[in-house]
Amino acid sequence: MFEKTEIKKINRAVLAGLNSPALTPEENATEESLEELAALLDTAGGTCLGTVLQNRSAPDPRTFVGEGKAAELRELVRSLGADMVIFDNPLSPSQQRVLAEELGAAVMDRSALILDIFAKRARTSEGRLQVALAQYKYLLPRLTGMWKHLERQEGAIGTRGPGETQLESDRRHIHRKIAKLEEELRDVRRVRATQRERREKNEVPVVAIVGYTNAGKSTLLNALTGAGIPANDRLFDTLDTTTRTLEISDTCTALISDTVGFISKLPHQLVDAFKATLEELAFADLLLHVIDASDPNWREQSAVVDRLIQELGAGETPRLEVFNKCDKFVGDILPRGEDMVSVSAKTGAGLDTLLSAIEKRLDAGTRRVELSLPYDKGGILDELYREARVEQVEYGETIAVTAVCAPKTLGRLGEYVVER
Ligand SMILES: Nc1nc2c(ncn2[C@@H]2O[C@H](COP(=O)(O)OP(=O)(O)OP(=O)(O)O)[C@@H](O)[C@H]2O)c(=O)[nH]1
Ligand SMILES: [Mg+2]
Repeated sequence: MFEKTEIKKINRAVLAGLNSPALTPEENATEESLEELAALLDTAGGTCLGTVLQNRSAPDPRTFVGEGKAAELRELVRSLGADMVIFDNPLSPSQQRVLAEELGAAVMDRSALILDIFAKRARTSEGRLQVALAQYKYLLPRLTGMWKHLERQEGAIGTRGPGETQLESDRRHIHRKIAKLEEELRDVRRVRATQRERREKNEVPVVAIVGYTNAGKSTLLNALTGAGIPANDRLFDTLDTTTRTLEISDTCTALISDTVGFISKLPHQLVDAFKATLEELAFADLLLHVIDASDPNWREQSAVVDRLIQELGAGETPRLEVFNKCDKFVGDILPRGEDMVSVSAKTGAGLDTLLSAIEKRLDAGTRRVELSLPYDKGGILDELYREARVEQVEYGETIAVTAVCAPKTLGRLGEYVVER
């Protein structure tokens, strides 16, 4: 039986890419995206033996790269002793199959590599469920090729290939697994929805940190809250959401969460599968889009993040662009604007400005007020405890309360506010 864990071990690889005007920017390969692919390979624990980038007017329908390039790659694989070729561009299952034949090595694409990294990194049960679902969905249309590959490897005299029956039974097996995982993830979503409702009742605003992988999201959360979550110079260090309380000022507290980073050509199976986690973005009151300003490609990276934010239904959520790593930023002047802040999560520069920008957006209208409640309206005090920050309560002729209230609460309880 074919298990997802049997995805080829990533080891000595040659990287390949096709740059063509016929491909969309998301599908296209460039020098930069190949560099990023090498970083992904490193994260996955593999070694890059060489890189080949072909410029061509359009992909070859059969071999994706040109015939000549395929022959060149085959020779490179042989002379370097590589055991796989990883394409930066997304390959169709049939292209992947043909290329494996032509190159005489295992062939995978960037999506499969990212899936492999996620599978290695996922720690929580939710993360694991999501990755497993994405892997099975990726695997399903590729089963035929996998078996062909195994048949060839194990095709010594006397051993029999697994054949069509085996393939069919594997397909059914994987369909069942997918259905089961989807069911389990529905439960996860239900739990998250309940947590969200509770949070909304408490009126605690939620801030979500988003951004390209390695932009410094976790470092920023640590700097703001002392969360102490791991932050490392490698891609996809964080896969699981961490939420902490952020004390912005004495009148403003929020929940802030760090989550999985984005990358160009993120496999759509993964985006689908991580919906349960990423859904939180759509419910946040404010997004902090962390951008690594020291990366020469920050514009492209930030565009990828913007697109994914849209796709996840959070396009309308208020957003602050946080240009991070300004301590090592050299080059053009950064754009400036109402919704932009420059910081260094590492040195702490600019964090005060960031906090006041967050406060301004979260709490336009939140005020500290005194309320005078008649004794027969004591129930309101309970409401205030739930919805506002109650600072002082004195029982005299009436109940005198000092509390920090959001506009919504003030609107409802306005008649009890003592004007000073
Ligand atoms: N010089 C400098 N380095 C920083 C800054 N912020 C983060 N880094 C470094 O950038 C690397 C990535 O930081 P992380 O906080 O792990 O980035 P992330 O966005 O959480 O990355 P993933 O979880 O992998 O998506 C680490 O080596 C950090 O030390 C900064 O302001 N200045
Ligand atoms: Mg992180």
